[in-house]
This record gives sequence, structure tokens and C-alpha cells, in this order.
Amino acid sequence: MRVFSGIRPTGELHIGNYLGAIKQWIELQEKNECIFCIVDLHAITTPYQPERLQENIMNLAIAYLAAGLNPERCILFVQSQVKEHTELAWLLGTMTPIGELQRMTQFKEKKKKHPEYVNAGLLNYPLLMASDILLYQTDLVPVGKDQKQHVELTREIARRFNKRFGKTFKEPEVLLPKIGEKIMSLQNPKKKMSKTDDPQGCIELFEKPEEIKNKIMAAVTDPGREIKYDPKKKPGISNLLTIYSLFSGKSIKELEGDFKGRGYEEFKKSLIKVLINYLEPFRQKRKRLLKRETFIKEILNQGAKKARLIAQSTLENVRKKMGLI
Ligand code: ATP
Ligand code: LTN
Repeated sequence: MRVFSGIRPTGELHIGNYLGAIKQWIELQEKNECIFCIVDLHAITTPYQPERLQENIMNLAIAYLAAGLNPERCILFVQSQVKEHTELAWLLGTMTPIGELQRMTQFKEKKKKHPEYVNAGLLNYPLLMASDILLYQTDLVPVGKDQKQHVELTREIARRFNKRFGKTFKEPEVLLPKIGEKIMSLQNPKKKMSKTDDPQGCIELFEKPEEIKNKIMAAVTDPGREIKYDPKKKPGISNLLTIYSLFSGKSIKELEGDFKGRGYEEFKKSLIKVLINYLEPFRQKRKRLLKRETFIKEILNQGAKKARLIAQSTLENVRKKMGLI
């Protein structure tokens, strides 16, 4: 199977990004043909600092490697290094009704959040994402739940194109994790954990042990003291149980049994230990990678070369079908 996914270089990764996306990627790379992208052209659709963009790109590349992506088993590259992405996005835009873009939840949310910065790129964001996916004839797109709608739109775009111009694109499937498709903020368990929204509600992938401790101890819990999974009545504890389960490999049922009658504080202290132990190797690996800039740039350049070959072949076919050659 061909697998494609990407993350925007907009800041430090958090455990929501890891559990929703990267953890699946690491497993998928063993048995599939995987392509993972740093989507810098998507990152500039929301307010950003140009002088920090290159640093964010490098940091995300380091995060991918530190979390376990293996450049010998997958293609890693930066979106803007493969020009075919923007060309295909333009072509797909000429056959996508504006209404379909305007009704995307992410567009509506970002519009509300940055009313001063509602640019055409933000509206066209899903076209570029569809182009990322379709250029590589992708079978599977492993993402968190918030991105499901974009993948569904991508399928619709592929179907419409194939119907009008003849079979050109594969229709990709979204792949959501069985649990952890939406990790919630520690400060507001009704909102998703987000790297640009609230840093206090996020545990970063490379967070210092001391900070992990502070943030978990300060995490919002619910009335009562029972450790029970019930997302409606106990969203705070249910979110922490999900996180605990995914990082420890124990089922939620098992954890409910283990912590029966033991209260929130004891549960949180145990979760802190689990998180610190799991994330420590990532921190160590990142430290080593920080000193290897040339090596990382070389991985990204090689990745872009390989990606370009696939992208060029799809784009040439698209241009032909649309009457451009
Ligand atoms: P931003 O705050 O910049 O919008 P983000 O934290 O929402 O960023 P993205 O770069 O949009 O993260 O997402 C990268 C990947 O992580 C996507 O596959 C997305 O679905 C997944 N993801 C993001 N947040 C969560 C979350 N809270 N739970 C599960 N998966 C998530
Ligand atoms: N929109 C996604 C990032 C993204 C992506 C993609 C994910 C851009 N292109 C292609 C999967 C496949 C997000 O997480 N915000």
C-alpha cells in the first residue's frame, strides 16, 4: 500500500500529533511504501514569522526522525521542494466548487480564530492537501480525526476528476487510530489538543520531565474521584485514561481496575512516570540529531528527489488528460 501524510511546521509537536498521526506512521513504514511530508506551504496560510520558518522545518524533520521514522524505509521531504504540488492544486481548483471549500470545518475555525488573516490560501488549503495526496496515487492517509473531512473532500475531487477526464487518480482512504483519534487539551478537555492554540493544554513530544509533571498535575479533572472512562460525564479523566492507555499499552478497562479506589492524584503521578519513561528516548535522540544538520538536509534532499519522480509522472498524465499537452 502507498501511504502519504504530512504535518505543518508551525511549532513543537505534541502528544496529540504523535498519537493521532506519527505513531501510526512508525508502524506503517514497516510494511508499506510510505511518504511523509513537511507541509511548509500549508504552514504559511495562518500567521507566521518568515525568519522562523526554516528553523521550524528543521525541527519537524528532527522530530520525525527522533520519534522513529526511518529514512531507509520511507520518503521524507519538504512540500515546497516539489513544485508539482502547487501546480496540481491549481488544476484541481479549476474544477472544485467554492462552496465545498467554504464548508470545511478547519476553514471556518481558522477564520474565526484569525479574522484579520482570511486569505485565499486558507480557503484553498484542502486543494493543496488533495494535491499532496493524489500526486502519489495514495491508498492510505493516516491522520487524526480533525483531518478526516479533508481526506473525504480529496476522494470527492478524485472521483470528479476521474469521471470527467478518465481514470487518473486512486481514491485514497483515511486511516484513523482506533483510539486516540482526538486527544483533548489538558486545560479544556472539550477542545482538541493543538500546537498553536494553548501551550498549557499540550504535552510536547520533547517536553522536559519537570514540565510534564507540572502540566499533568495541573490538568483539569472532573467532579468526584473515581477513575472511570466516560467521555460525556468525565471528559478530563477519560482523556487522561486514553493517553495513559496508549503510552503504557494497557487497556482502559485494565487501568480502571488498577486504579479502583485510588483517586486522581495517585493516577496522575503514575501517568507522569509513564510519560517521562516513554518520551525520554525521544528527547535523547533529538539531542543527538540537533548536531547533525547536514545529515538531515541530505535526507530531505534525497527524499525530494524520489518524491519528484512520482509526482512528475502523475502530473504529466493529468496535464495530458486536461488538454494541456
Ligand atoms: P495547528 O495548531 O498548527 O493547527 P495541530 O496541533 O492541530 O496544529 P496539525 O499540524 O494540524 O496539528 O496536525 C498534524 C497531525 O496531527 C494531523 O494528522 C492531525 O490530525 C493530528 N492531530 C493534531 N491534533 C491532534 C489531536 N489533538 N489528537 C489527535 N490527532 C491530532
Ligand atoms: N492538513 C493536515 C496536514 C496535511 C496533510 C496533507 C495530512 C497537509 N497535506 C496530506 C495528510 C495528507 C493537518 O494536519 N493540518
